Amino acid sequence: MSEHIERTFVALKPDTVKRGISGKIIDIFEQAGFKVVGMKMVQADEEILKEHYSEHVDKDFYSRLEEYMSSGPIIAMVLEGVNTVENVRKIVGETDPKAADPATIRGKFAHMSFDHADGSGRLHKNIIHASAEKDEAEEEINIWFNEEELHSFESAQEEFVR
Ligand code: FUP
Repeated sequence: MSEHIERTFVALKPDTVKRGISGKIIDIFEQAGFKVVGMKMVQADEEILKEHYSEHVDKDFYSRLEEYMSSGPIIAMVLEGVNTVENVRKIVGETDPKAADPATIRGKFAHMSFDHADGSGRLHKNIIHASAEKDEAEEEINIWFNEEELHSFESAQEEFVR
């Protein structure tokens, strides 16, 4: 396999599942030619969130982040393709939806801002998570998925998109 073919971890957050827009977002990744090699619906608990957001656990906003991320089920996914970590982050957009380009997922499906969330004690609902770095992607895939839940298969698109 080429060194450029890699996997990343993506989570559709509880607001996305509750709004019923998960399909639209999965469609964006499939249209871009990424292969879904793992997918499941999970109710995140305190323990898994602390592992996933270990760099944020001591921050002031963590309790609200935990409340948000456990406010309903998430859809956890592993996507595979060419330079997937970087490409998927580009499609996802800036962390703060207000700052996100309108052509990105966060810009298209949300308009929340850190200032508004912090100023009103609201949850910073930003639709989706995607791993930021290759190492982080490997760690996050291991946190959320077992080996048996990840699949190797040839997709119909592969010949044309890779
Ligand atoms: P991202 O890599 O885009 O998910 O962003 P970060 O790792 O910086 O932040 C993780 C999550 O914490 C984001 F989805 C938003 C939330 N967050 C806050 O709610 N307040 C902050 O000040 C920073 C991040």
